[in-house]
Amino acid sequence: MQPTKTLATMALLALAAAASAQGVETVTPDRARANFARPITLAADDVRAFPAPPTGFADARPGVAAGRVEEFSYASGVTGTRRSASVYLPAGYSAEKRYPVLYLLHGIGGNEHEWRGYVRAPQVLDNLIADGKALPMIVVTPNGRALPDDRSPPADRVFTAEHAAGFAKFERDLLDFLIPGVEAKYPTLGDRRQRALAGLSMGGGQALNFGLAHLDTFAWVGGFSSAPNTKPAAELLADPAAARRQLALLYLSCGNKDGLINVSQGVHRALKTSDIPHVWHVDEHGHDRDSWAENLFHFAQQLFR
Ligand code: FER
Repeated sequence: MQPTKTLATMALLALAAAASAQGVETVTPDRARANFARPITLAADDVRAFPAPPTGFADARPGVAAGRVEEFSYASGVTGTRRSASVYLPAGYSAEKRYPVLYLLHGIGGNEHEWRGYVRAPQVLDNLIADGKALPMIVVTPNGRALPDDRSPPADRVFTAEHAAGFAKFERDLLDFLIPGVEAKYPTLGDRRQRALAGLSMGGGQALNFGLAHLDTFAWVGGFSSAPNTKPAAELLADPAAARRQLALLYLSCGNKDGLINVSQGVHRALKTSDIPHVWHVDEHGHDRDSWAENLFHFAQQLFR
């Protein structure tokens, strides 16, 4: 074997060992494809918690004041680079006011623009805030791939172990660099009850893994169509009493046509067994933006009350 190959093989084995030590499965392209194609078995309680949103809920509505989206840049000691996040400031934003913050995480192929471009999160939030159904909030959509090169990789490199590892490394980037940076620049309320963490797919797994491990930082946690990077329930819920005491909201959702639904079903069933209050919302979508836009609509209305 060439030395470089040996090193690369050793690095992969080390990653695989680290992943299985955490109980999180090692991702390979074949495994990921198989995961998306898993047979779906629905239980009696795998149903909607909320009715479908009204038509046009994710479209710009005439007469509704739009928030503004700007770029936020911060130095990360995790990647050793400057990193970018996208920040939504609600209509009527003023530095004289103080706001709660929702950190919203993207999927495995996405970046800090996915929630805005693909899901149309700003329109969902503008409409809810204008209708008085959600409180004005700052929404930060970071790049959750904490690697020196954090661009979305080409399709054939999306499901590699190295790439997936960047999503796990984002935990310290978020807690030690992004949140302090956001709180230094924007007028945030800066308390765990005023901080939420949610995400879609790979970002849903991150939100559950990081949120439930840091209840002193986040009181509101949401996983939408969470991916197999989600830790096993026994690890996620290591301290059920703390979860019961500290969570203001734990929100889980998935589409009933999504081959990854068994991940969320597993978390939901463990939460039920451990008697941890949570929302379990199963809609009729697949692994797609319709589910994520709808779940942002339902989730945002409950935050910071
Ligand atoms: C996997 C299948 C899907 C996986 C991650 C995903 C970590 C993520 C999908 C997405 O973010 O859309 O096996 O393993």
